[in-house]
Amino acid sequence: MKEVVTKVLERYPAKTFKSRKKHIVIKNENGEIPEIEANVRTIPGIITNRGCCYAGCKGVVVGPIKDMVHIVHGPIGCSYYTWNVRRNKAKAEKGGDNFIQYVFSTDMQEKDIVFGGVARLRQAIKEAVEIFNPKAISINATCPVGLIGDDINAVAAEAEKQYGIQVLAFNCEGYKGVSQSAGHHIANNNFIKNVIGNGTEDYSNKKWNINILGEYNIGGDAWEVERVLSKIGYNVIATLTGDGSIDHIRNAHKADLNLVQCHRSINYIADMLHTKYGTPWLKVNFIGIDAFMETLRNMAKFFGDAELIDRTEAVIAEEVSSMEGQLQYYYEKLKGRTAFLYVGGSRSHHYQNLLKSFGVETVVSGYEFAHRDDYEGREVIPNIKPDADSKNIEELKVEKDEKNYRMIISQERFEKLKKEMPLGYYGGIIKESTGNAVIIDDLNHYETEMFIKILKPDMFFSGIKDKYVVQKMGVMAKQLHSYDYSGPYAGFRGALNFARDVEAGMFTPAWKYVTPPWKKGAVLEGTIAEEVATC
Ligand code: CFM
Ligand code: HCA
Repeated sequence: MKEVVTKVLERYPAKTFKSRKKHIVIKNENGEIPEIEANVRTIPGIITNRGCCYAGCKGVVVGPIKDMVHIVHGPIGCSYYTWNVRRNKAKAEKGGDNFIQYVFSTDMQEKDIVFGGVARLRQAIKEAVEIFNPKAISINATCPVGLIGDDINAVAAEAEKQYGIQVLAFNCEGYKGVSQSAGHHIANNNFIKNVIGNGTEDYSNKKWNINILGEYNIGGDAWEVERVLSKIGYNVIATLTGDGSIDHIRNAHKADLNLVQCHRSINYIADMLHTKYGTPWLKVNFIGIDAFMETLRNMAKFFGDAELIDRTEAVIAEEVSSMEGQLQYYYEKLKGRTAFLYVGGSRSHHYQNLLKSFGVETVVSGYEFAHRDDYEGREVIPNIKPDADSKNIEELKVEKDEKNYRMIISQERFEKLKKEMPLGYYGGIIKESTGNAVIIDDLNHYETEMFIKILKPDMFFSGIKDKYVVQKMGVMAKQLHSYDYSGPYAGFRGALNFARDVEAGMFTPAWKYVTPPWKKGAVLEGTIAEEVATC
């Protein structure tokens, strides 16, 4: 693999070479975890797959809350970008709202950028209240808003008084930090400061109260997970934020345990809830049958209740026994193949386990905007230097909330359980990758093409921006962000859906009509400039 990485890097100009080489590491066979450079801005001019801070805040974390009106203050293109493409599904609850199918935009024009857009924002809020009468509104700033200095916080405060509903302002201008991950942080801070803790629901008559954090119900994933959890007997107070409701999120501090699926987008909330309300968090993985079973067993062990442990085993047996024949069928069809995974900040890791259960080995994987801990494990957090953009985003200091603080297990048991399960911990992608695999941060189009040409993986999982390029190279490509038009992929039934889609993709006759470039002749000689010149 070392030679492969050298071959990819050596065609870069010297300065780019120096930078990119720190973002590409090889898993060491002897178990040492290499240090990777992460969470820095993309080199200008490189074609990256990353999104912006606004995409991470509005598009990812805030947008899925179904019963709020989310107003995008900015030009229409930014609004359009986060309109339904992410496939975060939602259903209205009894008597509740669901605005997910809409996009609300102030549609800023050039004149607003010159003279200010505040009047337009006030008007948008007025219209939203008059037409939709929502429980709460969010205002999401895009780049021009920050550049011209529209005070969205003042408008929000004024609107709260005028209409008597909560109006949350997110200063998530696209350029605020390193891609989506900066936006997650901004969204997390606002929820902790202004939303979680305001609910007064009483769950004392319910057992096993949990929140699901970092699960966005893409293609219905959260529904499949919740189906199994409620069959076991858990009470899900809030899911952040897939199919989420503002009222449930306001009560999230009442849970006994927080489950963390996507750590990158929500670990700030998980940590702050632990400090403020005493709620421990458990790193879970709903993707893949083995991982989901382990998660369910860890949860039952955390509560330590014999009835819950028995019920968990009974549900696992019931769910899995009905699938065994089909799982074996897909294993026979897919075994021995190789995969290349490149997704945002957690899926490249989670999906490796699922692929492995069908005999597929991941040879290259990468993240768009993960931090070093997502690669190397949380133990490296004390050694991570603050990034150049961290001054743009508030580092909240939360304190114990004496009135609401409670921990359902003793500190002693908590310490004991930490040794037995990932309580408050995740180990990162590198530890779980197979030996000799390549791990890449902020992969770009040039590197994608080169690794595919050299390693010829059987399948490639990524997003819309590179899927078609890769398909034209004759390699099966699937969107792991939106699942194309499919899903759910989480939980027990999701694993089968995934296997069915991958098998259908592998065996489609379409591939015989495409000739990959490496079958046409030499493609790996010369410099990038020479290759571009021949295009
Ligand atoms: Fe978390 Fe996500 Fe992901 Fe993410 Fe995203 Fe997403 Fe993703 Mo697209 S929250 S980090 S910012 S799992 S939108 S649902 S698929 S890049 S790997
Ligand atoms: C985003 C959203 C995205 C984009 C996916 C893609 C998603 O980052 O703004 O590039 O195909 O999951 O929808 O990650």
